[in-house]
Amino acid sequence: MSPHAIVKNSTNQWWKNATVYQVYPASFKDSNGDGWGDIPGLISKVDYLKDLGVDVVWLSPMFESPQCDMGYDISDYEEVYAPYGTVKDVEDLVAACHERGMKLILDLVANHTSDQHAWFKESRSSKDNPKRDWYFWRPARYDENGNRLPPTNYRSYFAGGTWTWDETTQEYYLHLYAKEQPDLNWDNPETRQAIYKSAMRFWLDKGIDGFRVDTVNKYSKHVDFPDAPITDLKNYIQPARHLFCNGPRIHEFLREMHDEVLSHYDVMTVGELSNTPDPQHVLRYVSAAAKQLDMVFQFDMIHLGMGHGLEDKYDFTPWALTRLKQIVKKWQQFIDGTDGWTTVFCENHDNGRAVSRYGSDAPQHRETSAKMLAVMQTTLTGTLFLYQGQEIGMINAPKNWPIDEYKDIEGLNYYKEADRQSNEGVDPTRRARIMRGLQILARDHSRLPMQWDDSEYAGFGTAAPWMRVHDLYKEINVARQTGDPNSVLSFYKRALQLRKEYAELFIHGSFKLYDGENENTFVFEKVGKGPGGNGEERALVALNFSKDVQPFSMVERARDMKLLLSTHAESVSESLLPFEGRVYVTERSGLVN
Ligand code: TEU
Repeated sequence: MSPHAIVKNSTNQWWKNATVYQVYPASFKDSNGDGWGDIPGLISKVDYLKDLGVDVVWLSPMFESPQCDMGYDISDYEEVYAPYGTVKDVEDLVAACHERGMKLILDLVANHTSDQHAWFKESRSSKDNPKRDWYFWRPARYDENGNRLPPTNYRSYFAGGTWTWDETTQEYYLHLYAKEQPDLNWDNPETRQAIYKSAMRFWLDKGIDGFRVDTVNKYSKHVDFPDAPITDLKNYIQPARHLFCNGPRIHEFLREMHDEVLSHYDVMTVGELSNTPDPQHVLRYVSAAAKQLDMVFQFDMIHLGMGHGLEDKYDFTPWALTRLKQIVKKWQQFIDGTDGWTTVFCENHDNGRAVSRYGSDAPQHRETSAKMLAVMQTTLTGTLFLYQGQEIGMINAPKNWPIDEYKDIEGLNYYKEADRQSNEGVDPTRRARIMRGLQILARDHSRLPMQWDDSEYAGFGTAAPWMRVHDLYKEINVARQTGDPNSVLSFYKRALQLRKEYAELFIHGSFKLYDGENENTFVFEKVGKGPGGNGEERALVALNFSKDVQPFSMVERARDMKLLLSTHAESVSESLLPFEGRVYVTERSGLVN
């Protein structure tokens, strides 16, 4: 244990009030002209983040990696991918954050490694290698005609099977994602200890302040590997998420990770929790008493528009605002009266931009809807996570970009599968449907280079970046918005300040939905403790999610309140302009008992 390590206790909860900002290293800032963002580039922007109101930087994987899945395939936990910099650069980044009173968290990707990790190379070398059991190796099955079949029929996340045949030892290994990402066997205690040492303590001892924990509910597998029920008649492989999420030993593993590693440091954890719709089950992960994770990302809102099931993810399905509101309500209220905690986010590196998905990226609406989404995000309860570029209202790549501009392994695999199915006549319209889905939902949209200014390559760097710069970078960029009081960036700054000022209300308050049936507006109330813990304070938040003027149903109640924040300088109180967002609060004077 590091000499600096301290014992965590329940009062160390700085992470609840924090605003976290996710940096995707490849796309943030290139300091050395190689087309890839890097850590020195990020360090040069820490002041920008401080000024925005960021408390914690979450840096997506910058570890050594062949980059099959943009660094989520790690070949050495203790090294930095050279185009991103060095271990020393990360140490400098920790110092740069700490000097400014900010913190840094890293990604913990421990469900799988890269197939180029030394552990896997050893594991695959022979059946009696001491690390053989660090991954999942299983013999083939055979059908009645003697054809070799994988051990199970599972469909992976990246449009293919979950087992790859290895010629050397004549067995299959498991991978829930790409074949270059073999799954680690958490059931083996030696593997767990190696992960704690190499992926966790190595960085914790350098002073990092926690982890975003990748695919956190997939560590425990049903190791008897039953087949998934057949629900997709077109394929041999079948959706099997229920078999690899929330497995039998998951809570035991997370408790051990907490007790043996995390509890010795003052750090935060936020787990990526997919496929867990039951709030009672989510609470088992995030209840303080359970000592597993501080909070998780729950993905119901992020999944809006995605087709049902793993094989249909990119088959876009229109959604209704009533559904979004029910989702927000459910995941705002599930911690009421408990010792659990929650998160607020609408973007990350795995999804399309929020403006393009939940607002409108049409020229006349994109700034307003970016601000309206800022109102929603900054007034909801939980730890707030922003994704790079969200603060300037970055939008999806233009719809006319061809598939060659898309780089993500998941999107490309879905496209190739759809192309095949269309060509073979299995599903003739699938290619067009998947392309449309990618235009809205692809993971690529959030990975376009950050738009800093209107110079060539948007000020990202001096050479052509690894992904094409957005066509609209001259209109949407940081330089243009800095100093403009009406910009999306200035609006975010203000909203983030108010979130802190009214922390009891916005970060900790309880949530009540008012207009559940309305398909155009989202009106909710937050109730929290008043100043000094006395009395009660209320906020009324009104959001118009439509392109039309809408009646404001709660106008009477709003009359007795103070307008705290609004997307529009001038508006009429009885109605909400297209994508207008307003926050009213009870006047503070007279509140105190
Ligand atoms: O994502 C986990 C995951 O399963 C999804 O949420 C992911 O967005 C995927 O698109 C599902 O279809 C994490 C990382 O965030 C992602 O970038 C990685 O590709 C993945 O793990 C594998 O490490």
